Amino acid sequence: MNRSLNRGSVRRGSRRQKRGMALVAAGAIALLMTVIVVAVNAASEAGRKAAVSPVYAHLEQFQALAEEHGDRAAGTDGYEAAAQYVEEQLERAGLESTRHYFTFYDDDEEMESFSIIAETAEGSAEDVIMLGAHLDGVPGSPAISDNATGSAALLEAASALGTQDEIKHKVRFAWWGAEEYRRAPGSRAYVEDLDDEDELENIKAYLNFDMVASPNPVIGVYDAKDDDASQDIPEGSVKVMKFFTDYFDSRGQPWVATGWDMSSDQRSFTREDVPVGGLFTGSDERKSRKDVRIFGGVAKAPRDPNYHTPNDDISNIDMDALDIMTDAVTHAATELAQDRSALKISSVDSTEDSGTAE
Ligand code: DTR
Ligand code: ZN
Ligand code: ZN
Repeated sequence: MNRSLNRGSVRRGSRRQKRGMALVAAGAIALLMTVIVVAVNAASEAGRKAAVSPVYAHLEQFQALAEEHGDRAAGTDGYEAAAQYVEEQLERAGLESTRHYFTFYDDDEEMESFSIIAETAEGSAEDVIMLGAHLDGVPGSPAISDNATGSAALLEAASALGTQDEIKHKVRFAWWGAEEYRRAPGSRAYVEDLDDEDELENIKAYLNFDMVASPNPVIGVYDAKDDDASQDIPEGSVKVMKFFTDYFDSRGQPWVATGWDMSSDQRSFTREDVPVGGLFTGSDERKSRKDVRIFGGVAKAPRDPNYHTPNDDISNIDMDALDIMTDAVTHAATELAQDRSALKISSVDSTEDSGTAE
């Protein structure tokens, strides 16, 4: 009944109205064409980025999996799917991987998750360097900046080692589960489950990569000389810092020393006095004018305005920072597999900063 009433109420339009409608329609088509052209350009831009930057292709995969499953939080299908992707990539790189399962508590609820551990088949097992990034993200977010970026950079480093001819010293990689939960239970369980003292002592340094392509970035190296650190910084960490800063200096790349809030996975290692280091481009802290003079970007704006939000998607990164940091992670893995002299930790070094401390 309603339908016939409606039909009866339709009035035929005048010529002027029709011409107006035609213009509106033409405008709408033009707008649609523009949208299509922009979308096609954006798609081909994404395709171009993926082609020139394999690390970006990993981010696209993490984004697609998060879209399919909702997120990549510990204990979810999205985490499992991302983990399988990492495992496939490792297999392709010729590295065997295992899952390290652990339980943890979220308030009173017991939860289970796992980390993925992979290491080079060759190389002496008595002096292992570990590189890690957390694979999980906060619930309800694609979690690209935090921390698909670190996970993807680590995958690139692993695949570079897979094709490296000579490996003198073992390199071990970890994609940690559940870093976003209190006390980073994935890396903590790993360290606690090491069989004996030797296994812990064999780990000569741990390098952490949590947020390495923030949209308003600094090129940050964990500050091993941070007097305000909330924990003692293990001796030897200065060497790890210098290893990275020497690398950036050799490329003429400015860097700053960043404070570590000790909340990421490095903390599980500093507790056991393992020397640590890492790279960081920033979370929700505001970028200083000084940092803008060094790195560009927007002063007083957060280094990552979408930190821990649903908007932390594939558009929430800086491509240059991603490339710079991926090169640095890859350099660490490939160089330290050959030559550990840079990390000899017997003497406490008073390194001269070539960059600036924050
Ligand atoms: N807690 C990390 C992000 C983070 C913030 N500051 C630092 C310093 C060093 C490493 C990581 C971080 C997270 O949300 O995962
Ligand atoms: Zn993180
Ligand atoms: Zn986080």
